[in-house]
Amino acid sequence: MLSTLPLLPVLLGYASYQVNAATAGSFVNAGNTLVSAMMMFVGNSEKVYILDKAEGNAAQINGHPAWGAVWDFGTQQATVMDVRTNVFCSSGMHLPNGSYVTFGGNGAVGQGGNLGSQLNPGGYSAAWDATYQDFDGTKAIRILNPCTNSDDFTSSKCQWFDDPTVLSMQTMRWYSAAEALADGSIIIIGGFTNGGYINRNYPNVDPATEGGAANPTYEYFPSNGQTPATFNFMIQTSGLNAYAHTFLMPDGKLFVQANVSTVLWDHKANQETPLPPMPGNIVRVYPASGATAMLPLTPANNYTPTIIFCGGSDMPDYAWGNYTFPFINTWDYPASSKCHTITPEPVDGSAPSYVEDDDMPETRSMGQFITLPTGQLLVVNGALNGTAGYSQATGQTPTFAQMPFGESLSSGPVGTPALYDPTKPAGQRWSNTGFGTSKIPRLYHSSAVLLPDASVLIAGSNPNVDVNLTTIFPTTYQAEIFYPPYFSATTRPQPVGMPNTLSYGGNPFDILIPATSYSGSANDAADSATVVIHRSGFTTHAMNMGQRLLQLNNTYTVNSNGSITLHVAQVPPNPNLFTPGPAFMFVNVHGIPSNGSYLIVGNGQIGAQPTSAASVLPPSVRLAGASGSADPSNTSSSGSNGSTTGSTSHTGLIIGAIVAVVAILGAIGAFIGICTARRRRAAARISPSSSSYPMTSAAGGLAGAGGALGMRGAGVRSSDSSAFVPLQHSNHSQAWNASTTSLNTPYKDHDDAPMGRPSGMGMSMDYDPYASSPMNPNPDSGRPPRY
Ligand SMILES: [Cu+2]
Repeated sequence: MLSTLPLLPVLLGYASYQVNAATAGSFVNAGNTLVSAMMMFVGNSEKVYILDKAEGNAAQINGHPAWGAVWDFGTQQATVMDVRTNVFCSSGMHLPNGSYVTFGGNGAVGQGGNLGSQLNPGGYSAAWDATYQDFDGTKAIRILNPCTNSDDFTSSKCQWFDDPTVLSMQTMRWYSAAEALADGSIIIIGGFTNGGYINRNYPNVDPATEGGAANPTYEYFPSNGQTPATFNFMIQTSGLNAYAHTFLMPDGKLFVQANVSTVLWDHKANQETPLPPMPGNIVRVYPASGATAMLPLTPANNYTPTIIFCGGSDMPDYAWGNYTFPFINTWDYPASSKCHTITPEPVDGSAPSYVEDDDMPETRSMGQFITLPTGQLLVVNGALNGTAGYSQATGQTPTFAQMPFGESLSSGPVGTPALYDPTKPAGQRWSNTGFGTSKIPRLYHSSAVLLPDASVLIAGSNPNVDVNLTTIFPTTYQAEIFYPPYFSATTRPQPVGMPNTLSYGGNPFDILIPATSYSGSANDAADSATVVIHRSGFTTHAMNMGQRLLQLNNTYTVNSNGSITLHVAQVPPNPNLFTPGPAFMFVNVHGIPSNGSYLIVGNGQIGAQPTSAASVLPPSVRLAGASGSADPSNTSSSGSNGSTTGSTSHTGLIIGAIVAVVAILGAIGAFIGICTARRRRAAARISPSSSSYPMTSAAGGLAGAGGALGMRGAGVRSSDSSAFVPLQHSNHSQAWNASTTSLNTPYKDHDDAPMGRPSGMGMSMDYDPYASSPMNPNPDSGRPPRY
């Protein structure tokens, strides 16, 4: 009788909430992000930082719309943060001390995405806008030192540092790539200098610079003092090289993929080694936006990187159009379902080649890989048809009134994640069994990132030039959490002794897995145990820049009380494998991860990382008869790749989800008919409602792509010739200036004076939150010149 009493709360609500909140395969509401989550990163165990483009969000800060926020993992509440420059389509990366940095963006904009009110010389871009109060972000370097609830978030040290007069790139970059290097510095590659769908004119007679609108160069942060040099691959891939997929290889070279080309690049010598082209001419960079990730680096694969690409688009070259818009109706063109892997530097010295892998369950553009602590990869978000980006016309649709999905260039949002398991045999690697389907379209400018509890935060979506809450695919503030299959286990490993730092080589350390963390044979649990470090990366545009999973070597000792001591190696003594900086450590037992524990890899500083010999581990010690003490019904392995569970309540909920999917599928046919009709009706607009999205619709047909050449409006765009002019005010901060910026310690302002700012002043040039006193660099007028 006593044993039944604890079950009562399950039936009565309290504990059932706990179960519902973590039902494997389900989506749950995760609050309002206040700004649309174009970009996110996990700052620490508590906070996820969110960035949007400068646009007319209702949430205000300091007298202007907000485009930054911080979301709390515990409360699932967001708080707005002030950001000075327009972050629109910047890149981002971690720093060795756990800070994050973003690079570049767009010029200042005002309402409707129009040029800001204070134009730069030449008039093609703007330095500032009076309404949104955003500054030119094209050269910006913004740094944030993540804070926790124990910090004072009103302190400037918890806020974005964003002041191009103090810290900026040498050149303008929009949609640049960023990748961390072994010394913790960051290489920044390519980008546009101004807006557009893709960065080429058509015909493409100037692939190097497009008359000044494309940037084929690379530079470093911190700067190496050299003028940015040209990366020829950016010229080779001209037009389809935004956010080039870039991965650091074990020998320090960079694997770079853009357009349909691939290269291994020794960036120090600026020497390229061509790799094979992408099979099927499938484009994986923006705006095709295939899902891309590095597969886990493990002792079993000798820490040899393999890159996977899934989805994207094989639209013919001309269909991609130019800065103005695509030349075809992209939303009618099915995305790719194909997957390819490549091992750029095979250990046996053989020639690298792309290998076709299992197809995804559906076609997908803007799908995004989230590497799970178990080594499986989840693909989320995206659309069946079309591409990223937005436009008010295409080469085949001359007026906005005729655009069937508003400004969206994609259709058919995919609401069901799919799980890829690289350890399964070919033909069995994809599964979405038991996965729910979100009702929220996650299209262009959506994002997703792994949370410290191994769930996945999904947010954003805004295929619109400015906030639009009434179009079919509206600006989205609703966040969701998706619970991967291992959430079927209500008992998770609870390891003790997770370290705060890891070194490259050196002495091993021990982690204790209590007997309460698992059920069954201790020897079996010990055999299954893995220790991984996971970096979730900077998510934007269907990518997680810097995302990486590395499994540490370990042995074990099984103890008589059923606990297991894991003897764990430090990171292999090669910082190229896992660059210095923040990560979460997870311990997996029987395919079920623990919560992640935050740590810093390396010495926390930019510079050559200390390395020692690889850790030497003691031999494993087994003990027959020892066993775990967790309820065996709660520790079932998710290794079967489904979300099957021993709990009837989970099963019931999953069946419910399947019923819901069937209901949605039933509604789809009708909706496709509606959409087809809508394309023929000028000015038709469907107001969003929770049931009107074709979340799993079949791929649409290709509608007459042949006639795209020579259509109106597809001609040469006048290239931007404006030059960035630093905002005119001096730096009063002792902590930050162009020559003494310290990146080796968490940012602290030089004094602790209250940082209250004048009401209504916003983050204007009149006030530097990092200065000891309000600034007034132009005392004659009382206001500084704008440029
Ligand atoms: Cu974008």
